[in-house]
Amino acid sequence: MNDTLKHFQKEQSSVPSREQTTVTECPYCSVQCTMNLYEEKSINGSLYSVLPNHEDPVTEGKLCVKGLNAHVHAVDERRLISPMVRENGTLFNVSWDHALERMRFQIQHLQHTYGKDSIGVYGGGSLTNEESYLLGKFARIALQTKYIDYNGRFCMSAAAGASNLTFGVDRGLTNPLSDVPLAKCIILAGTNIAECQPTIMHYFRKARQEGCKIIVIDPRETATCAIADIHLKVKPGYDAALVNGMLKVIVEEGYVDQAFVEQKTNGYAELKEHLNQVSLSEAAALSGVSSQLIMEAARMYGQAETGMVFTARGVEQHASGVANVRNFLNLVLLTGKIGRPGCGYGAITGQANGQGGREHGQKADQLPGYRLIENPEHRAYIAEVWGVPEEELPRKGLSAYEMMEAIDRGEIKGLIILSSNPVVSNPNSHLVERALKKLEFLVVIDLFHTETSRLAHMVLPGSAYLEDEGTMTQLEGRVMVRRALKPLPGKARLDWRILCDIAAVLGKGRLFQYESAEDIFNELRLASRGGLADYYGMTYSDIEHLKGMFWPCPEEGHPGTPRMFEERFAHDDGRARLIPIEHQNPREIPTQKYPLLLTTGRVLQHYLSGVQTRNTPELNLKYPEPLLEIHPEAAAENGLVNGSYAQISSKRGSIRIKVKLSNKIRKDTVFVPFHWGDDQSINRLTNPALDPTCKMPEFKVCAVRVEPLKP
Ligand SMILES: Nc1nc2c(c(=O)[nH]1)N[C@H]1C(S)=C(S)[C@@H](COP(=O)(O)OP(=O)(O)OC[C@H]3O[C@@H](n4cnc5c(=O)[nH]c(N)nc54)[C@H](O)[C@@H]3O)O[C@H]1N2
Ligand SMILES: Nc1nc2c(c(=O)[nH]1)N[C@H]1C(S)=C(S)[C@@H](COP(=O)(O)OP(=O)(O)OC[C@H]3O[C@@H](n4cnc5c(=O)[nH]c(N)nc54)[C@H](O)[C@@H]3O)O[C@H]1N2
Ligand code: SF4
Ligand SMILES: [Mo]
Repeated sequence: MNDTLKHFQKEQSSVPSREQTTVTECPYCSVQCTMNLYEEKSINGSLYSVLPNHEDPVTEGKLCVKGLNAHVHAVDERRLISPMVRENGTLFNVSWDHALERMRFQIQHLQHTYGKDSIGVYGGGSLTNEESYLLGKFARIALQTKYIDYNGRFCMSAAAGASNLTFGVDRGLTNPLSDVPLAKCIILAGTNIAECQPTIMHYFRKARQEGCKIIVIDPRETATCAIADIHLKVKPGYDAALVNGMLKVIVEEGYVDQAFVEQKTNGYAELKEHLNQVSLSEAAALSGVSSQLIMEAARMYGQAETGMVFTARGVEQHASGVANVRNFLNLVLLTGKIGRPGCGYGAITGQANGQGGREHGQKADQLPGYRLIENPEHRAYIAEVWGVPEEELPRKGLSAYEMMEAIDRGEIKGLIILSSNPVVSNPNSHLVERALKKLEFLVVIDLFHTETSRLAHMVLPGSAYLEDEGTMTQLEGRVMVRRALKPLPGKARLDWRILCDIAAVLGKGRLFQYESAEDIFNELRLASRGGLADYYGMTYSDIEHLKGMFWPCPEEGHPGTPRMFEERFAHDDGRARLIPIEHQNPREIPTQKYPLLLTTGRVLQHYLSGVQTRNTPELNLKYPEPLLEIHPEAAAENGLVNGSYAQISSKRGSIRIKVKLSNKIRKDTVFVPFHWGDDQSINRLTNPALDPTCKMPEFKVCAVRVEPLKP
């Protein structure tokens, strides 16, 4: 290239044309911040940047560091751009026709040999509502298998189980976020909003300015504690004991809203009887929080005129997760703090579509609109919408981790994974890796190669958020339309299109005829009609016009339901259920060999199994490897110094990890984030004990040992 031309190119790229595209939504957490994507075109290619959207209905035009860099992975050159099939151990690029023909052959071969249920489907909470819905339909009527579940099992299931039992329906937040500043006392239990949903922090700051008191319950002093009036540094796994102490104070000191309890709840007598047996000093001893602080917190919440309780995975990811959440709901109900402005409960949902992903049928026991696959009326209704005989719909299958165990036992022979990386995100991941290796046919549909796709027989290039149109339901229960901004890279296909293509080669194409995501949405509306999560009244144009609509929305023209339970709860009698909760110890408690408690979770810069954020240099450089957070005294007792490497082990496995001293964590507890794979994956250690009702694993507590790394 001659010098003049080089100079010209430089000039061109330094004077970019900056065209604003339309608005998109962040692909990461449940806030679903909207943003403007800009493309700077030059002859050297395109450069992208984003700016917050000041018209956003929720965030006051803010984005966190993940959102600001979200586009980076989506336009990365390492994206999967061709279908691939493994031959003699190596993945080769093939055409879609070839891949789909292989798919047909393998599925038919397995189902012919071992039966329909020999294939499983595993979905994710990043999928749009349309795709989550379609995945459930695909499993039930294209594959006719009972085995389908998804990663939300690890995320929302305990809160969902508790809300269903207590209120009769489950929507993450019962109130819009605009209610938060109206609350006079807020409890944040096992939720680290400052790092996990940073752009909603302004609601809580505003509440504080208005005189609200904030109680944070977490074994660590997290960034969220910056807004706390009281921090209850609970021992991991002991929330229910702590809340029993608070409930006792509330009853004994007379903060019960008698009229509300009488008119709107059942079960008070039993709860009161149970609380008579609870001793405050025992609650303190179990939870590691002083009686004094428990009393102060109970008074603060009990005396407040209005108040809200929020929980997230810290309380929920336990083998007693449903019970833990139900005890927090006891607090809400006893004090009558729900169903009016500034009063409600919220399970802060996690993934981009953590809410919608759990409503429309990718759960083992579920049909669209929160219908149940074992309910004869629900089956008949959905069979009619889908145009198949009711008897052909399979029955309920197994939860996510139980599917892995069934694979390990040889009961499932093929698995199609759409938008999840289970080798990193399942508990006890040694078992998961071993199980997936036993499969005769593993298909992974993803954006990148992952720890899971390494084991796959077929890898298909799916669609990222910039390419894929559809609706997402964010943490408030607000449904939003996300428009596609970019064409797909290479031979990548839309996720929903891939499902339709597979259905077509299996001879079920006529049941999967859609031209657009909106077509699928219109079918979903009908399928959800009359269900608890009723989307029937929403249309793309209304949703866009109104900047999102809250379900339930049963008829066209209906405004949606921002605040739930203003009149009645969703049980047939309209009443909510109080219930006595006996404290249960975590399934593993410290022993001489494993004397510390391990809890796991997130850091600001990374997202879940880390595939997207580890592939984003701007984020990865800021937090390049997992760190073991440990109290200086515990570190000294175990011979560890800051910055050194330690070995951390549980009964199930061990990894090598860098030490970070922190006096913000309890002395009996260590914390490790789970965003990394292979020998940096803390899920090699975590306990797969499952909650009996919702099958949530005990990610948040197991017994471990730490020691200096042997050279
Ligand atoms: N930066 C970032 N943001 C995210 C995600 C991400 O990966 N990275 N993921 C998204 C998803 S899918 C989800 S589900 C949410 C999760 O959001 P959160 O649930 O807020 O996140 P975690 O870090 O898993 O856990 C929250 C807190 O629980 C505490 N904790 C641990 N054990 C206990 C316990 O026994 N009791 C109590 N009370 N607290 C305990 C931990 O110390 C931690 O601070 O975040 C979403 N947002
Ligand atoms: N120890 C421990 N383990 C945990 C947790 C914990 O707190 N502690 N939390 C649990 C929770 S709450 C969750 S939600 C799970 C999540 O765990 P995973 O399901 O493994 O989560 P992701 O990392 O989101 O996996 C998404 C995969 O799909 C790809 N992907 C993203 N978007 C799309 C898309 O639109 N289309 C397609 N085709 N692919 C896409 C990404 O590249 C990535 O490989 O982890 C759970 N595991
Ligand atoms: S808060 Fe959540 S949705 Fe908003 S920019 Fe950050 S990761 Fe994305
Ligand atoms: Mo999650």
